[in-house]
Amino acid sequence: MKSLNVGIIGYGFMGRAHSNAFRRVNNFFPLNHQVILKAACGRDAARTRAFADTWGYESVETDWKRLIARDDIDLIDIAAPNNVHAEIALAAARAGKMILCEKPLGMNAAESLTMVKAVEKAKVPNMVWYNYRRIPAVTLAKQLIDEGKLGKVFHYRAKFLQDWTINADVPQGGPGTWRLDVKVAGSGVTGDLLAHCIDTALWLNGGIASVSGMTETFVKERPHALTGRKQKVGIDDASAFLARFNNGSLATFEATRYARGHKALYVFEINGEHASIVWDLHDLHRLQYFDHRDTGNVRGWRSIHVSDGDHPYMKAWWVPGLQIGYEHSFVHQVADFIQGIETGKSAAPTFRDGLATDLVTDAILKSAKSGRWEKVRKG
Ligand code: SOE
Repeated sequence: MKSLNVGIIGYGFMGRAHSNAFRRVNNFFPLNHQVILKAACGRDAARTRAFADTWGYESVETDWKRLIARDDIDLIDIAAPNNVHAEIALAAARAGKMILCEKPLGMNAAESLTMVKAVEKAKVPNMVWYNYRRIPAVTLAKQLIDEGKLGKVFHYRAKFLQDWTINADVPQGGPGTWRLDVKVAGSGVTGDLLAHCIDTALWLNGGIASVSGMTETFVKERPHALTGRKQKVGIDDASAFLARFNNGSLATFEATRYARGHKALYVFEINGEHASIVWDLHDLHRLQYFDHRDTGNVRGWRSIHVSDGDHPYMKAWWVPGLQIGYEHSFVHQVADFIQGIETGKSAAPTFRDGLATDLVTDAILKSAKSGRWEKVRKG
C-alpha cells in the first residue's frame, strides 16, 4: 500500500466535502493507495487548526506556498475561492504535485487554459471537482446513453435553482459570500451553478457548438462583507441560455439564485428518439426513464431506484436497496482519481474538461452582452 499525502487549501463547505471523501475512500474502495490527510492550509491560523482537528489533518499551514514547497505532500487539493485557483495550480504543477481543483477551473477560459497547459507540461494527474457526474443515477444515465438506449438525441434541458441571495442585505465578499463578489468568483450563477449543468451536459451529450444567453443582476448594489461599504454588484444573479449541440440537439439551460423556495434544485432531462431520461438532485438516487420500445401495455415512465449491486458505485456501499447521498459523489471522485493514477488512465473531468466548460460559460457571458448567438471557442 502506497501513501498518498494530501494537502488541502481551504476549509469552507468544499473543504469539508473533500475531506470527508479523503477520509472515507479507503474504507469503501479497494485501492493501492492509502490517503493520508497530511496538512490543511488556510489564512486564519485558528480556524485552520480547528478544521484540521475536526478532520484529522496532521499539520497546519497558513501560506499555500509553504504547503506546495513541502516534500511530504503528493497532492494539492484546491478548495479555495475561484480567484486563487490558477495561481495555486500553476505553482503546484511546477512543483510536480497532483492537483484536484474545485469548480469552476478558472475565473474565465483564458485563465483555465494556462492551468491546462501547466498540468499537461508537468504531466501531473489533475481533476476538477464536478461531483454530480458521480451520483450513481447520473452515471447510470451516462451508461444508458453510451449503450445507445436513447438513440438520436433531440433535446437537452437543465436547470439549477437556488434562492439564497434575494435579500439585498446579503453582502458580497468575505468567507461565506465570496460567490457574490465578481473579483473573487469571476461570474455569478453562470460559473457557479450553470457550470455544473454544462459539465454534466458535455459529458452526457457531447460538445456545444453555439449559445444564445441572457443574464440579469437583480440587486445592483450590496455591502461588502469586509468593509461594510456598498459596492456595485458585478456578478450575474440569473443566467439562461439556448444551445445547439454538435450532435444536432437543441437545449435550454437556466440557473438562478432568485427562485424562491428552491435551495438546490438541479434537474436535467434528455429526450431521444427511443427513450427519455430525467434526473433530479432532490431525488438523487432515482433515474426516471421512459422507453418507447416497451410493449404498449406496460409502456410508461419507470422510476429506477439506483441502489442495486449492478448500479454504478453501489457495490462498494451497503446492501442492495439502501441508498446513498450527495457526499458520496465526492468519495467516488477520489476513488476514480486514485484508480486513474494506478491504471494510468486519467479519470475525468480533467483540467482540459474543466476548460471545455469554461469556454461555454465565456460564450454565454459574451452572448448576454452582445445580444447575439456566439460560437463556443475551441480550447
Ligand atoms: C452554491 O450555493 C453551491 O454551493 C455551489 O457552489 C456548488 O458547486 C453546488 O454544488 C451547490 O451550490
